[in-house]
Amino acid sequence: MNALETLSPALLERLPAAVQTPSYDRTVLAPGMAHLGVGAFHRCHQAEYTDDLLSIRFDRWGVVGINIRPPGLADTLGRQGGLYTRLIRDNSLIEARVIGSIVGVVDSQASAAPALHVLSSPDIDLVTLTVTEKGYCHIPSSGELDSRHPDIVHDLANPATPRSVPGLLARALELRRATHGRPLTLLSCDNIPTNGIILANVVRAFAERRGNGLAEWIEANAAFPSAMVDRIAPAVTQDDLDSVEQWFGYRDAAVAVGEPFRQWVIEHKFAGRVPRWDLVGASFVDDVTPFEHLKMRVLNGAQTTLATLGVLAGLEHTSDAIADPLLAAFVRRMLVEETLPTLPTVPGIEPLAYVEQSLGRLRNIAIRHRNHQIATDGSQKIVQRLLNPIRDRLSQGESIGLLSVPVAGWMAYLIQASARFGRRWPVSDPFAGKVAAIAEATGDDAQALAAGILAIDTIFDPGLAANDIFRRAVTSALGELLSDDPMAAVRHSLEQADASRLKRRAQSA
Ligand code: CS2
Repeated sequence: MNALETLSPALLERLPAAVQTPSYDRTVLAPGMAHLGVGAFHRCHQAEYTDDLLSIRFDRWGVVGINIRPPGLADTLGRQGGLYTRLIRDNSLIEARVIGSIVGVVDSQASAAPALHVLSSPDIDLVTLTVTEKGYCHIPSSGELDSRHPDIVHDLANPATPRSVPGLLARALELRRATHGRPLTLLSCDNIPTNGIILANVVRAFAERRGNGLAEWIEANAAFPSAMVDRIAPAVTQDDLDSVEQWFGYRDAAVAVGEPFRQWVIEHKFAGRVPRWDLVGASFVDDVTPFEHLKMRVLNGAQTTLATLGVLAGLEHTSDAIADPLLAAFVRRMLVEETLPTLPTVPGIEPLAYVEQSLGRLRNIAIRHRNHQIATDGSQKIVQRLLNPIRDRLSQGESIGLLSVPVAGWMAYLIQASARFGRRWPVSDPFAGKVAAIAEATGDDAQALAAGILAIDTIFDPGLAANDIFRRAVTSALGELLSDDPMAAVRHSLEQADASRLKRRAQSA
């Protein structure tokens, strides 16, 4: 092999033995599904499951990867014939494999036409999506389509040239109805609760506005299963690309890096052909809800907590944050004492063992997951990760002192990015501007800041925002998080949790 050749189908036979390659004949692999939002997560998760499936039961399940937002795919995956190296990293262990399931890529950033061409094709039986929480254009606190979202306003006025995911999918379904009428499964793989229902809601709400019977056709011919997806796969860095060159001697511009753990629980509800991912480790179930609550509240809740508090403590990655004894103790107690009691029984999973396993995953130092990456779009994540368990706790009359700290952490993270607070770090969150405006208008009074932010009813449902216990807990944590000793908020919440535990014990004695 020439030094520094780029990965391509022709190079497959000449890769070092340490790199696994597809065991099936890619030259006869035809497209059967599309994926919207090809990023590190898709390459480490659904595309890998599909690669596994193709190797044991070869069928027409090649994936066409579509991006309607940056980055472009043509210059990376496209140049490599869809091939890429998937590295699994666990502290010092490395496993490399070239994934072959992606058979084509489509860049549809400038116009929806290329994406519509694929999505409306009769060859495509299923579409998986990872378009991030905000891609659904829904209102996080209610799950309904945000009809004031600028892209939705645009798409309703220009349905043939959509910019949003709901507008694009509604148009694709309209084209399918008008041409071949074949059914379609639309499988959300984003971390939003009841993701299938949310996707169905936004597409249906959009289609209803279109009138013309489209909503009814969708009802009869499309399926929107919910799914719980899991694997930690951070944004890929130049270091990752350089590592593949150094270790294996070829270039790959589309490397993906993930942890060993992976899980995929899919609601058994398909329209048309079904890829048998259940043969390769995924589970098909009737109800995904217990699995998704467990995952979002425990693993994702821990990540968001470590991310925002980690940034406030000056720590770079999840693994740095969890190496801090105070944060590690805090996150474990938050999960065990406050989060776990909100969770239903999950078939086959022991809750405490799941917490320990999750914390163990977060300690993996080879996974360089930046706290700022996880804190991105926090407004779209805190409802399912923190606010829903808080609401459940309050309705049971139970304490929420620990879970409130990361909620205040999210606020402090955005407040400190505002000009008034010295723009401590760049942030990316659809509500960053709103929080900055509140900070500009309010200054550093924690009570007024918390009150202003809690009034954002698309994030905080009004019943929760009006709850006195919650307001007090968030306000007091926020004051400390914004001080020179932000970790005082973490220490004090633990002390208070101890004190109320002692009080409860004394009362029951
Ligand atoms: C992370 C998730 O960035 C984030 O919001 O919490 O991407 C997380 O790593 C995955 O959900 C793990 O399955």
